[in-house]
Amino acid sequence: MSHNKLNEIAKNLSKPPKGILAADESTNTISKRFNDIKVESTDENRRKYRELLFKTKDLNKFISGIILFDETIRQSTSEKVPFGRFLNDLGIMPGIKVDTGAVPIAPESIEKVTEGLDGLGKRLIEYKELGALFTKWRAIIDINEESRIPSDYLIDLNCSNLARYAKIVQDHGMVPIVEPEVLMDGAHSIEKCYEVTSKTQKLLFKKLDHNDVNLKGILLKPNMIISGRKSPSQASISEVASQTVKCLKENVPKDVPGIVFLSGGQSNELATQHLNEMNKSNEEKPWNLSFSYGRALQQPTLNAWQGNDNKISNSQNALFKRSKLNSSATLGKYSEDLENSNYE
Ligand code: 5MM
Repeated sequence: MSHNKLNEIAKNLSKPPKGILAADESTNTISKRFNDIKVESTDENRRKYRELLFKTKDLNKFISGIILFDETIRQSTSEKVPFGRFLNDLGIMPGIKVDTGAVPIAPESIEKVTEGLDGLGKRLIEYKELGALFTKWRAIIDINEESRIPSDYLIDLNCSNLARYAKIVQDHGMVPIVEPEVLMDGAHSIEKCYEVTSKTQKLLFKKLDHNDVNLKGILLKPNMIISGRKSPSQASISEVASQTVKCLKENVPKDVPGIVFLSGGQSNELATQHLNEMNKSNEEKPWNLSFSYGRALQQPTLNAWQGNDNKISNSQNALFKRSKLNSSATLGKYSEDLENSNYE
């Protein structure tokens, strides 16, 4: 695929008023989510749940692409239409998570490197046949000041793998979403989050350059610059927005067409408010700023569904609502009043 085509796909995936739905939970993760709502994690229940998401009426007005897990891209609707084809027909681009998860960097280490480069080319050929147009690889970087992490070694390893992944994906004619996630689980300050995120992004773009990755044909999926969840001092919405844009301006070249944030465990409302605040400001930004949320889009849907066929329509309304509100946030047009409108 030509460089222009990759650029067009990356732009369209991140272009307001649309964003991405991350529905690529591995079996382990979706099983935890199902466990919380007392639903058994069988192949069929996972298929039914993903079908419910994808069949949400008018989802394509707000969602440009959906990231799938290996199992899901091989599954079909109840009418036997493969999910890849079903989404393409709706005008929603199917994507696929291609990393194989994170493993400790050494037997005793608490730091984890994301793997999945082995056999990646072969898997990409198959995913393309199943309809995927873009891919995702997530590296996780944990902050714990007492344990003196993250180490430079961990950041280096994860950025090297992200860059090599991006190159292989582009060589196979697909758009790589590059996701270096600095986790918000700790008790650290917003300043610490800025420091680690900025260091990671700086190194990442150096490695992408070394690997000859075409920046016009990628999307960056970063964390926002935010206080750790356990920090006693939580930064305001305007501070999160301004620090996030500052960090991106410092590190992300203008050639990158779009930035699609992860929600990372923020509440649904805050994830929307932070994105809105960034898009509301008149400050010039060279890239599209949109979303690629997993939990902040799906949590209300899961809660409304509870595995009950009679509640499918309610749960689809919940997905419709969060998708619409985040779509408004890509335009800087979200307001809290919209939370109380009727979405049935
Ligand atoms: C949907 O969750 C994704 C898959 O996670 P696992 O590999 O752990 O099963 C995850 O990568 C997701 O795409 C991003 O982290 C964004 O999700 P959030 O919930 O942070 O918006």
